[in-house]
Amino acid sequence: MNLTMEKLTSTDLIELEDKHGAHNYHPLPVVLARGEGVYVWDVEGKKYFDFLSAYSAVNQGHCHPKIIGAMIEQAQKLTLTSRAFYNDTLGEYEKYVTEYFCFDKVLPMNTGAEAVETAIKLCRKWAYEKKGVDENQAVIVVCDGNFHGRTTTIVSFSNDEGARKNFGPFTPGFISIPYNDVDALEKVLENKNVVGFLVEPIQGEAGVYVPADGYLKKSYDLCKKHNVLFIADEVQTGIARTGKLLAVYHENVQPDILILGKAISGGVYPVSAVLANNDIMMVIKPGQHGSTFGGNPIAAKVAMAALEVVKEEKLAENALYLGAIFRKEMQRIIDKTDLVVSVRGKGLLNAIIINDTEQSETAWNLCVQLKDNGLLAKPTHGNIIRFAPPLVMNEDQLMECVAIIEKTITEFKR
Ligand code: IF1
Repeated sequence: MNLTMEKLTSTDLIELEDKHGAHNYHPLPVVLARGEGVYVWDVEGKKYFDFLSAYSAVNQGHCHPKIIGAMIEQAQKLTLTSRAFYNDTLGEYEKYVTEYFCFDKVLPMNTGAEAVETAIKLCRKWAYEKKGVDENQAVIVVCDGNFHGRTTTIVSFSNDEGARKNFGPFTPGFISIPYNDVDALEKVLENKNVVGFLVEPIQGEAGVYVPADGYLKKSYDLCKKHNVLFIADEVQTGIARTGKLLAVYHENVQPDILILGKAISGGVYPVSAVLANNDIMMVIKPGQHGSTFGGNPIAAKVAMAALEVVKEEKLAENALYLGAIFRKEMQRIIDKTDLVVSVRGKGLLNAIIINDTEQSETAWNLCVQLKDNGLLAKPTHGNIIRFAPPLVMNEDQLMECVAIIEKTITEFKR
């Protein structure tokens, strides 16, 4: 294969990845070459609705001109200084993002997992220096079914076999309790060494598992009562995805520590952030934490543009509005098929549950059929299909997608 001369087909490109890339993914067999708004095109020019949005990173739509413009403009001026020196964009971004989410301070990082790690370190340091927990005794409570990233510490408190198995030894200091279980939280908080509760407002990877109304508020109140930090991982649920700017806003909760990633850059650049107020954030002193790329000038400009788009284009409102229509339409389809059991979600973070086992190929095959019919989605846990289109979608486009899903389900043969 001559890489410089020939136009490679999807088959060639899949083969290339297979041969030269680590096999840590099992992608749907589609090779994308271009994206714009709610659409992506494969290398053969076939157009698709993107119903994954890079796991909710591309909430603002593919290649949003305002975000791309900000990136190009900054890339031509200054890309990276490290934090050894000041630069002329970081302060502006820090002011913008802290006012946007109503916190005193931000600590900029790059990926979601790094931001989660940062939150864990921050919480522990606060526990020893402010709460007065004995050294090395701090415990952070997490939830069964969690997904917070892939570092050795984060997989230490995962209970997903695939994410954990043979990556030990694991980091101690975490206790996992059932999700959506206020009583379990209340009980574990009797342990005086508990210093933080790390939680996803909706469990994404677990299969878009929406907790009962009031769960987040009750959990937050319990944390307050015990002087424990409520740490919200909004990497996937944040930035308008669930119909509010943050999913915790559905219950009027302001977390002690907020973790953001993915869509804070509109999926344009790896940008993540940890936000907290001074009493917490100021326990970290110079030299105690950081990152070469965290808060770099391109990241700063890209994130500001991406967050402006969310407000200017009323993406939270749109997600709330379209999400309700989408679930109603899915329910209508579910009522006339035995292939799908139920639909759940909030805003435009939704999933349908396929009437088959986790081991079955049904959801995968349905996603392949959806792809052939022009819509891209991916199964999670074998029998759940996540539906999360870019939030710049309009109602006509959504109804077109509903028609594709309906047709695919109706014509599907097991
Ligand atoms: C992959 C899942 C989604 C996240 C929450 C932190 C992170 C994630 C709540 C880490 C990342 C990603 C990672 C991505 C697939 C995707 C995913 F299926 F794995 F669980 F979205 F549902 N907190 N989620 O959802 O952020 O370090 O990746 O930037 O391929 O692993 P990251």
